[in-house]
Amino acid sequence: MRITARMMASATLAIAIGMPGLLVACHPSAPATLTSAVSGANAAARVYVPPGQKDELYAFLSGGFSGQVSVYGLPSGRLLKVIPVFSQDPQEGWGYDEETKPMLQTSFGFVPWDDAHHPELSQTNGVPNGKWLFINGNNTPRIARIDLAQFKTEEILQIPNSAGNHSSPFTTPDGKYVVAGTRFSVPVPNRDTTIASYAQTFKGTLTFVRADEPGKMAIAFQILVPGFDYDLGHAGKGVSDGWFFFTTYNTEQAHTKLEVNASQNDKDFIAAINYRRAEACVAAGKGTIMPASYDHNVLDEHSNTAHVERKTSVTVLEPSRCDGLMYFLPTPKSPHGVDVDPSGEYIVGNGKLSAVIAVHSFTKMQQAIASKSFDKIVDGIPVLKYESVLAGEVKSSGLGPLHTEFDGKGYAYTSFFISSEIVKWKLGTWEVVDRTPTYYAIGHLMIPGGDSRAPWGKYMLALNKITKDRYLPTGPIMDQSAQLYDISGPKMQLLLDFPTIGEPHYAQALPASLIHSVKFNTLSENANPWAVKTEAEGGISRQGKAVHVKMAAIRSHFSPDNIDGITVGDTVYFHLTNIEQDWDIVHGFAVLGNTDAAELILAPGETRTLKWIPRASGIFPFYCTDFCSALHQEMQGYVRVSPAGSTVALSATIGDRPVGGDRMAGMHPAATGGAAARGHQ
Ligand code: RUQ
Ligand code: CUA
Repeated sequence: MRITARMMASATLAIAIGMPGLLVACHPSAPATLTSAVSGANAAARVYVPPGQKDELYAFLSGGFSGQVSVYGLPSGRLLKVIPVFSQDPQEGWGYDEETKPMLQTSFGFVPWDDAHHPELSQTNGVPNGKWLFINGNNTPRIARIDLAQFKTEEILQIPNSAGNHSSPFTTPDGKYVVAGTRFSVPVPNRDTTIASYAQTFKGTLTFVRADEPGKMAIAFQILVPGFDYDLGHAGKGVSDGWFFFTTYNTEQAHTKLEVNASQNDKDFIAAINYRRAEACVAAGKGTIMPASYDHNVLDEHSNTAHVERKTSVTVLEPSRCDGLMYFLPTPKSPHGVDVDPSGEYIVGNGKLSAVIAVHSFTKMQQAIASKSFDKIVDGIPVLKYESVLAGEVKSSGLGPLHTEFDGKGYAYTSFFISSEIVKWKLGTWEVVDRTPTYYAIGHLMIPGGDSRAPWGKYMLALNKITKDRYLPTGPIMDQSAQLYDISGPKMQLLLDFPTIGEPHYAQALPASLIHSVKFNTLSENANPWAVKTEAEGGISRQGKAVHVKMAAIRSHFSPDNIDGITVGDTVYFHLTNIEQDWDIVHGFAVLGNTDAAELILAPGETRTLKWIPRASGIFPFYCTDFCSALHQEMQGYVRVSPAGSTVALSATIGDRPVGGDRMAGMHPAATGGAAARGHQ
């Protein structure tokens, strides 16, 4: 059975690395009988959370090309929520309503999608603290901060001089920085040049972003590095606190057919950065201020409205101007993940084309630096001798190591994509103590706290790239698959499979008890200029072709619910406020034939704005999209749209009762000069 899984995974990689001959080993329909050795009843009992009871842990899985984060309960594997981050999300109207659209603004314009890879919990003293979750946007370089009191994306910072923000957003143990290393090197600053000039012109950047104050993420400095691909990163901790490690591949500096041309060197590098040294050099004025154009978007918690600030410069530091800033550790072969054990002594390089896992010693690295045990100097950066930094090699016979996590009890767990398995090995002796198949082609794996100073270490999640035969078939595009293992004993035991949303690259998890409160909006704190605090404050006003409707939503009606006087050619802004006082009564809002937005979803106390450009005259119903009450189906209204040039007076009513009236003149500082009328026409 195992061999079949391995063959399938190998065939997949064969496609990836261009060995079509291997494809014959793969039959498209795999046997449906692959099972692990775990007894079903026993496993079921260990993941069963009885109805009405809660899970022990929150797990945050990246949505990969969905652009979002999904929140699961563990051990049940129940999906609790999808948090919209980088992609417009119709379920919450995220990126569709006027308040949240600016969150997806970049210097390239509005970018309503990204490829979100690596969730990272904020840490205090090297341990997740349950405050925030960071995640990278890979395609259009960005870092988002999600507030875990509300499970809401509150801040997105764009990263300039970067392309493919993959080695991101890993945190320092003190939470001061999260990093952003560029996967693709590009000309810095980016400009028109020949691609063939790659080796001379293209550069990488490793960006350190201040991330310890909400709403104030800011680039502290960027380190300008040789034109390689920078893949993943992790901070040092304990003994190696103050250092950061990034993997590189394509040290060949190829710019075409990388699958071959970037797989030539026997060893690539792990870049070791002394970021305290970088701070000192920047403070000593050794950085250069470079013009750059990038956006910082913050969602204000009181107005629930996002604002974009365009930034125009960045501090760039060159290693040649800052002694002792950076060293290269030779690491076989095109390393993907770089993972630092809980003590901080061991730096694990997962060489995806390598037969061994190379583990470097931080202590030996320090000695090698002191004794100048250098192999060569690349672009002014010393390359340390492999033997002088190596702690040991794990000879697991697995194929395609990608990522390693730790259980805090002296063991490491490495995922192997090609051989589709997890190998458990002992730190210090490097011996393999257990291995288990995964279904199929595992990428990342995650132990709660498994990249921190103090892993919780009871469960492990495999995040698999290929679903194959694990679930009822749903055509060639299937959701990816996660698998939960019990790692509390000497042997890993498979407990549960569950499908994921998008491709989960990395994940993070922590005990539910560490996420303290869920913060709620209150109407009294709502500072949105279009908010209404009572039904009577609703109304309508015109500013040229723009019509603003202020509307309250409360069980089970809208106030106003009849709108007259809109004409074709107008742009209508529905400013909805949910004026419920109960914390969990949500209303929605949608209007027939809206080509400009999705629905709105409104938490209590919140104001959101839907833009609508009616294209034809007629009667257009609107309704509440969230089943909020027994009379939810009655929560509806009408907009009358008249032909362009019509003289139907503007009015907003509920029943025969005008809403707003005299108050409309003072609706909003910007909304002056609007003609407001009462009553039906
Ligand atoms: S990375 S599979 Cu997923 Cu962004 Cu290692
Ligand atoms: Cu409000 Cu349904």
